[in-house]
Amino acid sequence: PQPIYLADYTPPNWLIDDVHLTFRLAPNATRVVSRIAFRPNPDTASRDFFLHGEALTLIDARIDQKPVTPDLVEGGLRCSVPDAPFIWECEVEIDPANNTALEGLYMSSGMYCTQCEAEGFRKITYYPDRPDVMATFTVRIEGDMPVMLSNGNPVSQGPGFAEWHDPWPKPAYLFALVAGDLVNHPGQFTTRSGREVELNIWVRPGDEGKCAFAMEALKKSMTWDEDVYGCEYDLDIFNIVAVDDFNMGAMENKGLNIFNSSCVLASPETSTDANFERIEAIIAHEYFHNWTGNRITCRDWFQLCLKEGLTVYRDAEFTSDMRSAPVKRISDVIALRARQFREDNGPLAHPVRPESFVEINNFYTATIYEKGAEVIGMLKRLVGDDAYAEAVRLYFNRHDGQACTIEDWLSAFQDVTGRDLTQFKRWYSQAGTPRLKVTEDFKDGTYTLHFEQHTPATPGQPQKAPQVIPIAVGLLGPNGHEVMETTVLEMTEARQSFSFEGLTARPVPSILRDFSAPVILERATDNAERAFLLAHDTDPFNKWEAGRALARDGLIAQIREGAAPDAAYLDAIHAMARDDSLDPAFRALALGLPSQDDLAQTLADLGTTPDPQTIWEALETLRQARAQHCQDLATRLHAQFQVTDPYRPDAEQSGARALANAALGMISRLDGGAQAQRQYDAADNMTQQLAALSCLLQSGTGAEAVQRFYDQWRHDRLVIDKWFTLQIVHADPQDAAATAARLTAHPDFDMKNPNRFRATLGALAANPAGFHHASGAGYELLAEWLIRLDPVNPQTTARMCSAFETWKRYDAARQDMIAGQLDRILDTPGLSRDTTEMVSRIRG
Ligand code: BAL
Ligand code: ZN
Repeated sequence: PQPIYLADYTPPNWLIDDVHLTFRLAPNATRVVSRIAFRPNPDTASRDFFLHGEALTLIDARIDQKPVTPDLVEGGLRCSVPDAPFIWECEVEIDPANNTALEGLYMSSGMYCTQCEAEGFRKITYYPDRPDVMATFTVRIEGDMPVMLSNGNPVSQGPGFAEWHDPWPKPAYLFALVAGDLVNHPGQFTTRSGREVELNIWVRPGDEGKCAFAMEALKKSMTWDEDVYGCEYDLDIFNIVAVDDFNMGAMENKGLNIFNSSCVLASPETSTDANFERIEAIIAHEYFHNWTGNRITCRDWFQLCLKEGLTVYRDAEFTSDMRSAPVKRISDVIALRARQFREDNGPLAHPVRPESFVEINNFYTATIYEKGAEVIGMLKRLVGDDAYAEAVRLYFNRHDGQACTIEDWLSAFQDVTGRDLTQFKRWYSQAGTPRLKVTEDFKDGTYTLHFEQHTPATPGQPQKAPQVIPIAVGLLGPNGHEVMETTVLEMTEARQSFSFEGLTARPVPSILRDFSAPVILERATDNAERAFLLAHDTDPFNKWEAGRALARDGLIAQIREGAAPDAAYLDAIHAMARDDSLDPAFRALALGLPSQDDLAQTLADLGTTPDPQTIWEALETLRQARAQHCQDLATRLHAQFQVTDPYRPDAEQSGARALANAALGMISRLDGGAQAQRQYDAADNMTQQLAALSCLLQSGTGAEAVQRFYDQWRHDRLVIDKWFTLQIVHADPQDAAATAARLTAHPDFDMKNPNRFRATLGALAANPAGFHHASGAGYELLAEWLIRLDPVNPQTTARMCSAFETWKRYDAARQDMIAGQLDRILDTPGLSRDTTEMVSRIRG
């Protein structure tokens, strides 16, 4: 397959004002009748008429009511057309029941639903399926389903039909249709200008008791977007539908959001605190797309970060406001490093705005989403809160109803601030994580920080130019008091120094506060300074970072030099965990350790080939030593932070449970799982139950609880996903592949359900020592299942190939085994375009 290039963009030859669609639903033979008013684009000369179409059976086509016979060509059709506005009418037949790719119109547990982003609408009818063609839609659905929904406002409905009209012009990727036997959890919202909005969460019968939390999250999101961004909802109804079979988390279709049921259904008994927080964030994310994505959309798919980076940034702001800002920031940076830094450092590295792709579905990545959000955060930090608000307002006013580019976004900021953002734009075009090296000197009361930036080569980009890096810095005096509050330094050169005068003693610097830029900081320091910052830094992120760095360096010494667990770390972390002035959620985060994958990358950066087994053992040794060192404290914390009030998934209770369960992890290493067993037996919510089960599995005493858990929850598919995952992620390295293989033979394993597939094979990849076990069994099992899944669901297959993306950091034997599996996948006859692109890029 040929790549598509950003540089080749040309505007559409034909524009659309209005679309009428009629669906006659039938599982294997749905008829879709379209009536589309086309007019020539005055800005283009060509009148070539091409409509995208895939897996469609053309029944009939007419232009201005006269039958035509289009040329069916690869990926769509061509037809000769008048050089003037005309009406295109067409009827096609599609087969939703056999659409296992879950793209276009498909069936999930007896209901019809759609997923059209990025290019799924072309599997529904012939259409210019590109985001810069925007039209109003009127949709008639005919069928025998009790509930039949589409975008916009309801027009009419009766026995066997429903009609919807969406007055807001939109690209086809935001089209949605749902039909099924559904029940709703209703709600209501009055916008600030007085519009009454009917809210509904539609679910399968039996799930209606798990919608209240998402409904409240939706109302909070609607209020927040009015208060913070001035964005008001613009239809009379907002529908959310939960679907079990879904490739992504959720989708922001105009007025009809479709959610993976795992991202909307919640109850204390079946969902963890983390599930609740994620649901709140995803509800907000999809709702916020109504302005950043729907009212103002992307000109082409290279601009995906225009809507995704901005909307992730907005949902992070929302979560920070609803919960704890420092805890949200630290959690986001942990995830950024785990997923995006890993991507940026390997064969899949690409810019936030890519310049080419083969399959756009492969670019819904951590780089587009999470690094895209970091870029927005840097921009805001550089221009300030007021200018940011003014520029976003200008962007909304200027571009409402348009399909836009990153240039449009940045122009709004340039026009408001007068800043030249040419160099800042490199954040969109250069892949790779900048390394920021810091040295310092102190003389005559002046302290100077010398910075040097360097971004390593990435595929297709051997040379990088300096980027604009906002570096938030504070200075602490020797007594731990802050002598300089947070100041944002703006680095633009490859090398740059910043001086601070009038100091009476050499300060301790706190650099990159709040993680002010997505870079890797390199600075020679020592344990004493880290312990000092962990104790005294007023910036919560850098306080956490100091503890993390202490842990990491100690672990690296254990791995490389066979050192014992670092006493400085143990003392510092004990002091931190004991400090009741600190937020319990922060303490729980600070008790986390660097992941196996983080350590593998750190070792590779230091020139040591990582051995996954040794890394796993070092972490086990440190955890054991820490449990002993903190024995009394762990017992105290576990008791002190038991929640006795009725369950609430808010920040306060979640933080208490997180700290108590971190303590339980330590206790279980010393008591053989006795306390965890008591917690398991008494648990009345999933957070407590799952934490206890994890501890039992880690202490090797979980067999009975695993069986009881299954017996208790076998009727609940989302809980059973957790059951699959937990057994695999906690399996000993030598057992992980066999455990995953055994579970793929379980009657509840269903490869067609993406959640279940990820819960099983994704869990194997999330157990690095198991996945990378020297036997190669993990590689072989994953490759085998990716080959099986590819013809069923290419999108999910391709995304899961990224388990192999770090392969070049390992030893020759592992590299040989992985290369063999990658070649085996690539040699599979009929391999999808999605998977071919991913594996080819990884193979290099
Ligand atoms: N647009 C795809 C799903 C999401 O990012 O909201
Ligand atoms: Zn999104």
